This record gives sequence, C-alpha cells and structure tokens, in this order.
Amino acid sequence: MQQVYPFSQQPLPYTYDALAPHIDTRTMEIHFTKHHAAYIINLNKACADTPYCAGKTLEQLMENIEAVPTAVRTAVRNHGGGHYNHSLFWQLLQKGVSTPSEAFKQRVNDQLGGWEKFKEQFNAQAKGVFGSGWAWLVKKPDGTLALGSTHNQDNPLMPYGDIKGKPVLALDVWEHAYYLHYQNRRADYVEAFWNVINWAVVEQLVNN
Ligand code: MN3
Repeated sequence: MQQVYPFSQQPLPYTYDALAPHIDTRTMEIHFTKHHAAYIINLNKACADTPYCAGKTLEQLMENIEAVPTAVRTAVRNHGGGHYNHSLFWQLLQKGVSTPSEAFKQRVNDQLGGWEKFKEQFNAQAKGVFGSGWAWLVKKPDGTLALGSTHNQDNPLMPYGDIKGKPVLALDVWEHAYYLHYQNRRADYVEAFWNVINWAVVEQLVNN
C-alpha cells in the first residue's frame, strides 16, 4: 500500500456476500464499513496535527513505529495497524476455492515442513491468540517463510511480538471477525478461512 496521509479505504474486491457461508455477509459488511472504516478515521485524526506522518506510507509508519511522536504513537500503532492489516486481509480473500501453484507448494514443503504442517501450524497460531489479534505467514528478511501471531492490531512490520517480516498471509481473529456466525467457535472460523484464500495474491506477495 503506497498510500500516504490522508488515508482512505479501497473498495472491497468482491461483494459482502461473496465469501458466505465461510465468512457471512453481515460480518463482512460490518467489518468493512464499521471496524475497518473507524481505524482509518482515527489514524487520520492522529496524523492530522502530526507533521511526522506527512508523506510517509503506512508501511513506513509501521516499520518505524518507535519514531512516531509519543503523543500519537499508540494511536498510529493501533489504528495504522488496523488499516494496514484489514487492507491486506481483504485482498487475501476471494469467492471460491483457489489452488496454490506447485512452485509455492514446493516452497512450503522446503521451508515449513509440508502443506499439512503449514496449515496445522498456521491454524495453531490463529487459535492460540489469547484475546484479539492476528495470525501471520511472513517472508522474513532472509527470504524464508515463517509463521507467527500478534496481539491487537500489531503486525510483523512492527518491532513488537515474536514475528518479523513482510506479511504474505493474514487472519483476523478478533471476535468481530467471526462472532455473528461462529460465536465462540474460533476454530471453525479458522478452518473455514482455508476455503476463501486467494493464493495468487499470497504468491504475488511472496515473490515480490
Ligand atoms: Mn478486524
């Protein structure tokens, strides 16, 4: 995302009902128009009187979050993270099952011990987040793939948590992402996510 302040919301690349029944229509609509939209409003508020933000992309703000003036650092961390994470998340989803390429599957085999192990470990990260957060597949600075999770709206671009790198797959495990349809059954939502992943986008992120 090459956006700079003032930040704005890009249209969803599909309709609210496209991911049902895996992610239901009402959840998609509220998640996009209320939750994600609010992060952008609050990020813009935080940046409005902060010259430091001017001309910086979201990635630059995230990667250098400790350089953001202290008065707005927490706001930029939470709402900037919220904007970045959701903007990425929407792009990673699609209607209908997609198939990863053989080259990507080979990479997963080599670096993560096989497809089933990758899925199992990603799901374990997603289910293991205590409270609100995200599960991630990242491309580390050395080019290899790794799995992890972050709390709240932190992400692996930030110097917090146990995972650092470029996010290439993300799953929102805040309750707002699944509660209407799945209630307390986060594990079912995590499993359903695998039916709506856009692997072409994941692979594009991995290869760039
Ligand atoms: Mn969310």
